[in-house]
Amino acid sequence: MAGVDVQKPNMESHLRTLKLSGHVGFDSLPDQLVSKSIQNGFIFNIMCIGETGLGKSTLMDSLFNTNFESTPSPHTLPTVKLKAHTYELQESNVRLKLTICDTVGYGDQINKDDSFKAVVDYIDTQFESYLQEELKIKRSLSTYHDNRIHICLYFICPTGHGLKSIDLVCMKKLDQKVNIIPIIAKADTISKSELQKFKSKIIAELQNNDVQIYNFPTDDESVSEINTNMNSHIPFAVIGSTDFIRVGNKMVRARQYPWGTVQVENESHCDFVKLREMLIRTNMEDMREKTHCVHYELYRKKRLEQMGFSDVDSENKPISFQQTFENKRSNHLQELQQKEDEMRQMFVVRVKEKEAELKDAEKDLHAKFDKLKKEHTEEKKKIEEERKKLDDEIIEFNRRKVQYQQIGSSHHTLTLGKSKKK
Ligand SMILES: Nc1nc2c(ncn2[C@@H]2O[C@H](COP(=O)(O)OP(=O)(O)OP(=O)(O)O)[C@@H](O)[C@H]2O)c(=O)[nH]1
Ligand SMILES: [Mg+2]
Repeated sequence: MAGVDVQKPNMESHLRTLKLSGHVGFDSLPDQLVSKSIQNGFIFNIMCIGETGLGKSTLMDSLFNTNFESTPSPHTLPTVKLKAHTYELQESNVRLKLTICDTVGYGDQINKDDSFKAVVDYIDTQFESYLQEELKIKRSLSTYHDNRIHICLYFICPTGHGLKSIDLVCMKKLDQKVNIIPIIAKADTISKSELQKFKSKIIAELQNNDVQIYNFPTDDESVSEINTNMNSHIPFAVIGSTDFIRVGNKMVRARQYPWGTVQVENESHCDFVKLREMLIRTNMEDMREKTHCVHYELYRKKRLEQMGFSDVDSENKPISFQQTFENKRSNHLQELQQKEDEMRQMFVVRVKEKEAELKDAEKDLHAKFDKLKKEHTEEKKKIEEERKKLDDEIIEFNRRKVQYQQIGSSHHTLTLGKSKKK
């Protein structure tokens, strides 16, 4: 920004309140926002965590008053798997793209130490894809299918004996990544007096282990009263059903037993209505907002810091993205240069070492050659001497041969002469 003097105006002190002399029209902004949102449709993503057969799918069918046609999960999987299905729902003129993500095989393994890992990975993967989309030069966030989980319904087994360690570990691992609402599943299996004790026990265990669960917001006046009241009913004890019975002239969801009937939407039977009210009718937008502004923000902050970005430099002075990038680039180039220098030095040292090695080898070779030459000369000399000796011996032999021949022939003549005389 060389040459440009950017002065930040003190907005507060320059702010003047003016009166309009007539209707301008920007009071329609909220309506414009509503109409735009309706046009775009909404996205809501729910994650259901709970052991197999705890009634997750039945509760989803009951909550959205439809049949998602889910199939029961196998109980024999070696690891936990996450399965997400997306549905298009419409109520009046509002379209909702709903994704339900199920934990398949959760709690089925003998060793449950790693059960939370698949869930954490799934949530992080959705954050990461959103971050990557955000970091693109050509972004398409308006059409991007946001898969970040807005709410995690944690299904607690209706044991009446508090939380299992898998519940505490998993919720603790997730509480900074997602909004968690713990719910007591199949609440029709617990008696009224046991339920209160069970709820208090669960809350005490969550507090003792410092597990942060989602609290319905109380800062908005219009909902603060109902939300405060509802916060005191957590964990909601819920019942789900796909069966209907006739009550008066209405068909209602219910579960029928030999000893009686439990109605899903009857507030004196269970907290299903409270959950639906809080989850869908009052706080859906707050969950979407908290996911984006709190949980995703935390993930984004950590990831950008991991990538080496920061809002302040080492002296705590504000630093821009571009400056950080340029600093990183120059550091990187320096490191590269340093590496190159080191490699060059190493290369020279290696060449010198190799040269010395070669020289030593050459010296050895010369020494070997000299030794062989000497040996060869000595050998040659020896052979020469032996040849000379042999030549001398041949000469001597020949001399002696001649001598003997001469002696032989004179003796023969002598002998012959004598016999002639006879
Ligand atoms: N008592 C009781 N039974 C329930 C309730 N909700 C569901 N069930 C029954 O529990 C069984 C399993 O229900 P699902 O909804 O398939 O459970 P799920 O958790 O989706 O099971 P998986 O997807 O296989 O893990 C079915 O027989 C349901 O009828 C409930 O609130 N109370
Ligand atoms: Mg299911």
